[in-house]
Formats: sequence, structure tokens, C-alpha cells
Amino acid sequence: MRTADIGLIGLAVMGQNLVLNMADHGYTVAVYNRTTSRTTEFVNGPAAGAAVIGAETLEEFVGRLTRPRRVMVMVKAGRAVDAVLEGLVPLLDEGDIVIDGGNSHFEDSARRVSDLRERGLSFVGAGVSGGEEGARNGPSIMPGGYEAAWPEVKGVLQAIAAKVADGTPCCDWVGPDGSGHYTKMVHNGIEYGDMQVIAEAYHLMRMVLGMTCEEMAGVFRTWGRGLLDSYLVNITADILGHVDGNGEPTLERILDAAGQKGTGKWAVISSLDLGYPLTLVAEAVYARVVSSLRDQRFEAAELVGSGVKQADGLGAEFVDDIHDALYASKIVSYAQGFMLLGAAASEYGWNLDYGRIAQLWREGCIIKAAFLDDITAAFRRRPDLPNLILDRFFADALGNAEAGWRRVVATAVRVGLPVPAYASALAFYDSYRSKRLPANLIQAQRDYFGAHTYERVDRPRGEFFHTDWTRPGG
Ligand code: NBP
Repeated sequence: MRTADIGLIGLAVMGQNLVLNMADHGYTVAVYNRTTSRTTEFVNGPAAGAAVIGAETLEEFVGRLTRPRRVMVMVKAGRAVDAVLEGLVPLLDEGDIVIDGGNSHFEDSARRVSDLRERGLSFVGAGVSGGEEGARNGPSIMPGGYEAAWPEVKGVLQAIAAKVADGTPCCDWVGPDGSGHYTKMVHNGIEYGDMQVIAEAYHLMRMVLGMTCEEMAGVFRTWGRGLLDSYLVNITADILGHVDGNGEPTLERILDAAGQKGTGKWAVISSLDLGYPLTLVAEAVYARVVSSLRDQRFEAAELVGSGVKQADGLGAEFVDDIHDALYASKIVSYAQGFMLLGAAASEYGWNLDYGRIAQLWREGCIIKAAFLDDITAAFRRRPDLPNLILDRFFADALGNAEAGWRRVVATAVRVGLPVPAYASALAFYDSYRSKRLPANLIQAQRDYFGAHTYERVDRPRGEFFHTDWTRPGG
């Protein structure tokens, strides 16, 4: 009987492409899917002629695997993963390894690492990014969990992963528990932010400068060769340049109500739980939510009026300002994302290599960008950097972009065009570099109504005071 080096459960779009990718790299792969017809169609269709063995039952699937068995699960995140584990785990033996490559929540992965450990099995929660194309030709992979399993799965995961220019795979061990899926969650949050900062640039150029899609395509194409060199900026140029059968821009026919699957929301929830700001991603998530309230937007537009006021005197240099606003906001977004990773690392006891994490996103995923090299360099200069803004390179970059960034936000406010990501990034930047914030008043109010006490500027931290605010003189 032919045996397989690795098995994969879940033959939807991601699973199928990962299997073909593994087979390309010389691995024989056993495959199983809950609905058997999908297995048969795959084995006889896209996988025909490849080293892929179809199995109709989990028993047959497990029986094909060499020991220690390595099983990658690529099913819908949530209950489906637990359903698969329920059937699979009793069939496995001590030392076998399960890799969950779906978009699982990091807390589920932490639980599964510990549950499988109790049964002598190793669980790896591996975030996989890059969609269908990445899965087929090289995704970014962020594995974390039970580290003893890493040497057993490193070969195959690094073989199928995307590679940076020097050949380094965009796949490396992230850390324990759910840290791999946490990193993927932050990646997805950042992806929401990147998409929003690009969308705001498009909105400004279209609504304030009155540029055509063709003109905007040219701008994004130029930007994609400079500081903003990234997958998302380049596909935006393609999208803007696309025309339908009548020669009209396809983009203009698309309804302006954005969908979401929830990983951006998870990142924001985690930021609130850990008490760290992820304001730009939060605004990006809310911007999608507001866009989806289309009927209400139309009703409000009728009631209070709509439309952007005329902005006179803006020329080509305003496009450069928009570039700077986008770049600066992107820096703030990544600064916040890495702050959150740092907060999670201290909360959950993970030792993360932030410079390496930036390289995991360098190729193979939606947020791939030249800019990530600058982030790696910053963390190489100072591995415990609390915030990218505290690195000289990024501090200077923000300083250089600041004037244009402020002009863009001020103009948008003046003409009535929403730029929630640029504005919140600027508010964070201004708050983060403030020696004085109005939080003294917040503390006084808290002490007034709830006797919550406060610390004083003229006394050591940790000494708490209370004032009886209703009595004259305290
Ligand atoms: P889907 O997320 O659409 O899941 C479909 C697969 O899950 C099918 O194989 C289906 O089997 C299986 N499944 C379900 Br649903 N419930 C099951 C259960 N109770 N027991 C066993 N199998 C079950 O597939 P996908 O789009 O390929 O994504 C797979 C994972 O990768 C997800 O976690 C997704 O979030 C993540 N991801 C997707 C992308 C992307 O671009 N699509 C990118 C990155 C990560 P069936 O055929 O019998 O219904």
C-alpha cells in the first residue's frame, strides 16, 4: 500500500491548493474531505497525476500516513475544527502532529495545544495567508503551538511557503500556545487597515480632486514603485485601470458596502482586552460597518444633505500630500500592530521575534510590502523596541510626511469627506508624542463621582490621593 508523508483534511479552495503545492515539492499527500465526492473530484481532477492519495474514511486516511503522522486540517474555522479533531484524535498515536492551517481564533488554538498535549499529541496552530494563489504557489505561514513538533513539520511548511529574495522562507516558528494564530490575526487586522488607507486615498482623489479612474491608476502605479511598493497598492492600480465591456471603469459599478469575515474585529477585541491602542484597524473595521448601513446613509443624506464642498486651489501637489498621509498612517498602523503583538507576548508569556515576523509577511500574503524590510531593520536595531515610532527611521519618516498628512486631514474635515483612518492615525501620533494630555481632568472627574483617587505630578507614582470636591478648598 502506498504511504503518504503528510495528510490534509478539508478539500475546499485552500486545502486543494496546499495539497498541490506540497506535491510539487516532492511530498506524497493523503487527502480526506467530509463530503467524499469532493475528494474523488479532486483526486481525479486537479490532482490527477500528482502524488496524492484519496481516502474515503478517516481510518483509511490515518492508515496511509507514515509515523509520526502529520495531519494538516484546512476546514472552516470554529466548530468544524473541533468536529474534525473529535473524529481524528482517537485514531492517532503518541507523537503524531496535527496542524490547523485555518483562520482559527488564537484562544481556540491555545486550548487545542493543551488538550492534545494531554493525549500525547502535538498541535500546531498555523496561520496561513495569501488566499488561493498563495496556497498554490507559496503562502506566508505563521506556525505556533507545541514547539517539539516544529522539527517534524518545518521541512514541509518551509518548502511550500513563499520565499523572500534571498530564499528565506516566509514561514518560521512563532512561539507557543496560540501565538501563530495571534500573529495571523494581527496580520489580518493590519490588512484591514492597509485597505482602508488606500481606499481613503482613492476617495480623496475622486471626490476632492475629481480625478478619473485612469488617472488614479497611474498614480497608484507610480506609488507602487516607491515607498508604498506593496501588493495592495499594485492591485489597486490594476483595479482602477480595469474597464468593463462598455469601456467604463468596473470599479464604479461596484456597490459601496463592504463585507468582512471577522478577523479584523478579533484583533480589535484583543486590543481592548489587553488595553493597547489599535485605533486605525478599529476605524477600518467600523468604516466597513458604516459603509454597509447604506439605506441609513441614503436617508441621512436626504435629511441633512450630502456631498463634498468645493475645495479650491488644490493641484497636483495635493496628490503628494495624499501619498504622505497614506504612508504616515500606514506606519502608525504597523506601529500599533506590533505594539499589540508585544502586549500579547507579555500577557501570554511568549518570546516573539518581531523582526522575523515582519519577514514572514514579506512575501506570499496580502500585506506583502517592501516597507516590511524597514520594520525588520528597526527591530534588529532594538529587539525590544516598544513602538516603531521610537525608531529614528520611522520617527524621521513621520516627521517628513507630517505637513502633507495634516493638510490632507484638515482639507477632508473642511470639505466634509470622511478619512477615519488618516485622522485617527494622526490623533494617535499627536497623543503618543504629547508630554501632557487632558487625562488629569478625567482622573479628577473619576475621583469626584466615584472616589477613584488620583496620582499627583509632584509626588512619586504609586501614591494615591482623594479630594472631597464638593467642599470649598477640598
Ligand atoms: P471553507 O472555510 O469554506 O471550509 C470548507 C471546508 O470545511 C470543506 O472542506 C468542508 O467540508 C469543511 N467542513 C466544514 Br464547512 N464543516 C466541517 C465539519 N463539521 N467537519 C469536517 N469538515 C468540515 O474553506 P477554505 O476557504 O478553503 O478555507 C479553509 C480555512 O482556511 C478556513 O479556516 C479559512 O478561514 C482559512 N483561510 C482561507 C483563505 C481564503 O482565501 N479562502 C485564506 C486564508 C485562510 P465539506 O466539503 O464536507 O463541506
